[in-house]
Amino acid sequence: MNARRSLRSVKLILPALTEATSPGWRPIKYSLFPPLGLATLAAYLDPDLEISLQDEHVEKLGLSDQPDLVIIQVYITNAYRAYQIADHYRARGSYVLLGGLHVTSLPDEAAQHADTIFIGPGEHTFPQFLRDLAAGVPQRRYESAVRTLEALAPIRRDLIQRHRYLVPNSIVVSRGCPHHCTFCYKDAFFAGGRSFYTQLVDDALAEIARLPGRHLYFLDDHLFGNPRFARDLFRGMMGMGRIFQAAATVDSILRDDVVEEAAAAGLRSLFVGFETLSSSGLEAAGKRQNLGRSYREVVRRLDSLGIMINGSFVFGLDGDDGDVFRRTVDWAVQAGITTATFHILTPYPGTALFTDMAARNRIETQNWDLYDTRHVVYRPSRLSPEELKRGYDWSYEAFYRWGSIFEAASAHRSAKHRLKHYCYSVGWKKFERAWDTVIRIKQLSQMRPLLEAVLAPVAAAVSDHAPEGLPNKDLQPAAAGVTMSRRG
Ligand code: B12
Ligand code: SF4
Repeated sequence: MNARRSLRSVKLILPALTEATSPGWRPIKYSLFPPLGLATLAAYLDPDLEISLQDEHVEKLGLSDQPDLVIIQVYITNAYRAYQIADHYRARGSYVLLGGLHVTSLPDEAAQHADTIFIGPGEHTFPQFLRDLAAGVPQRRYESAVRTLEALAPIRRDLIQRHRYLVPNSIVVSRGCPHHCTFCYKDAFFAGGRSFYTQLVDDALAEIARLPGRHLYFLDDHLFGNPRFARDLFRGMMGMGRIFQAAATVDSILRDDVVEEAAAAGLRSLFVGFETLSSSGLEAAGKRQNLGRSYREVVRRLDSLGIMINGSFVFGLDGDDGDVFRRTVDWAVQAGITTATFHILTPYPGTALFTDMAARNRIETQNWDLYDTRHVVYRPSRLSPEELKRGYDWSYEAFYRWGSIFEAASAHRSAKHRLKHYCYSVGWKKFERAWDTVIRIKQLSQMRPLLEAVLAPVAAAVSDHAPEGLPNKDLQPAAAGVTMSRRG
């Protein structure tokens, strides 16, 4: 596109990872959340333009058009596909923008496929680009320096095809996280400015009020990261009749009574980064906020509030040996964690972990398709790559075995809780074909009331008597949870 030509049509694309065409593809996992980042950027476009937003995870991309401007979001695992689409549109004469996490980590790689690339969050650089484009002087590269969520334009949710997603009401009211785990994307993505900031509470509440239905999923890395913001947000949400899911750290659950405020406002399930049961593993991962914290107490606290737990665990940290898989799964089952997300340690480029491993020649492949936390891409210290992969596969299989689901569900004190745990876990992992059918016949929206029903409060949780024969009497394990994972 001639840079001086005025814009008429814009296309925003979230490419799908390569897995989308593989036999192991789980459509339901990728039909959860809409492309919120792109809808956020679309808010800066002139509403009179012809704008389309396509998400390849849930629809086949039409590639025969020729939009003036193409905006593509790049994660690590969709990078190659993103580059293919970018090359295609550039060959057709469109002006192509690439941005997102992977572009930020490897700008030089991405720049070969784009007219302009964006480093870091887009809330300030994208409007700047649009002004430059209108003036006929678009730059090759923009780097985010201003970091604020104040006075954001309302997200273009009207561009999202709500019926294609189980959770169309995803929302983020902050960016980043106050912590610095060495394997996490966030220090690389937010380099060169603030790495944790929130919306104004009133703006966040206004955004929530705009969302139809009851159920919300906060995709914030750490919703309790700023206790004052979190408390004000939850107080503001009281009486809104919402039920919601979110993520927070171990220490923030034990820190104060923010979690009680969250429960009162409608929090029903929480993604918690336990990551490892080993202190040296936590130390190595820079996950100091978990050190010396009682995981048992976290579970007990959330259980008493009827909040379900999606526990996140990482395998392959330097101290991990062949026994780590069984230890972790046994703990999670006995604790009554409803859903577990296991990851093989993955050094994303740009992270401290990647730098360290590269310096020690431990990176075995730079095929980004494999950086999906399901493949071993580095040399582990006390396990062979095959042992690590086998142990990871075994962990999923063992955790979601009928017997384990039953045992984990039985760990709850309340009968209602036990039943919910059982149904959710089974519903997510044992009915793959049913989900596929629901997606195929475009009836995902019909499942939402079911989701809301399973997220209903477990009012009896605190008053119920503990059943005889708890697997571990010291544990009063976590409440059940819908197994949707926000991390993979
Ligand atoms: C929701 C989510 C998903 C959802 C859906 C994604 C979606 N529809 O957008 C699902 C469940 C499908 C998913 C799957 C996976 N995910 Co995911 N996911 C997330 C999560 C929790 C939130 C994303 C989000 O909406 N953020 C909020 C919006 C506002 O921010 P944003 O999307 O980043 O967009 C902003 C900027 O990036 C930028 N931007 C983005 N694109 C562009 C383009 C241009 C031109 C410009 C100007 C700016 C720009 O501007 C936007 C506004 O600031 C993030 C964690 C996180 N905090 O980001 C992980 C995360 C992105 N996922 C990750 C991973 C690894 C995966 C999986 C590989 C996991 C797995 N094992 O399967 C898969 C693969 C997905 C794929 N397509 O390749 C990693 C990515 C690491 C990396 N370096 O790329 C993250 C960071 C999680 C983590 N902490 O490790 N994920
Ligand atoms: S607590 Fe979570 S989001 Fe924050 S730096 Fe660590 S892994 Fe990343």
